[in-house]
Amino acid sequence: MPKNLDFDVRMPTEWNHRTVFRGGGGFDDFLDVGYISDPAVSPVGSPDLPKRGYAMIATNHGHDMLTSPGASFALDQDMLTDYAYASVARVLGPAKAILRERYGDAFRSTKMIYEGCSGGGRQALMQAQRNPDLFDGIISRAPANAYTSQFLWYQKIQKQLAKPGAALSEAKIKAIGAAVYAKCDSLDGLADKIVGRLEACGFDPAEMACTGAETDSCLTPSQLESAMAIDRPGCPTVLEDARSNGMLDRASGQNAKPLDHIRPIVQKPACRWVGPSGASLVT
Ligand SMILES: [Ca+2]
Repeated sequence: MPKNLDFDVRMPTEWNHRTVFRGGGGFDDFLDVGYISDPAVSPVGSPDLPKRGYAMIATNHGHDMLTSPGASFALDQDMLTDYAYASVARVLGPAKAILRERYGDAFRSTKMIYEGCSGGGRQALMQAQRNPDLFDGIISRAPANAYTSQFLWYQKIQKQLAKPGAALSEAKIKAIGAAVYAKCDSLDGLADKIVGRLEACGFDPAEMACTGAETDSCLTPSQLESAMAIDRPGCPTVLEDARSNGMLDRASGQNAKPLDHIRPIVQKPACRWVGPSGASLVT
């Protein structure tokens, strides 16, 4: 295996005969299956898997944040290849050998599941595309698999939020979330904080324009522009990323937690980036 590629295997005493390969996220530069299994700090997957008897596998996907900070790993072809697609299959063989040693014949009947969110969701799609025979089930949550449009959009939002008066406070974001829930949560037949019918939602941030004095529950013209940039027709929302990157309120420094109130921001189907000439950059 490449020298920077590392992996971790957790083997509960009371094993339920199932094994979950838990995907990473972002630039995948750390190895801590405990962290990504704890819903209190990483609410992105099935909760409490080790406590429920699942064996767990995780990998740093080929590089470490201390020796390859930021995106510097991408300058190394081997590390880039591992990050892009190769690391999961590379570590799965040795990880299986360890599990086989621990559980003996019982391991032959294990169900092998891959689960990941965001960057891990991208990896999950990669497994479905490249390694479908390695897993009995693949769960891809909120896959970050359209990097070009995604990162172009981040830049657009950053530029908008940096304008004077354009930042969205935590209170305003909560108000937007509440408005979306109020309008769209029940459209799927159940008021459960899950907007199940995105296509029917039709939420327009303009509905929240301040008509008098500014309050926490309305948006000024600059803030409305920000909400529109984030919820622009055609692209998946990155509000969550904007919060976690600390971009939303430069004045107060308010940051992401909890994330629940921004999850209902709707995702719309088509995405079109237009360059200065008017030509579409990404479709
Ligand atoms: Ca609902």
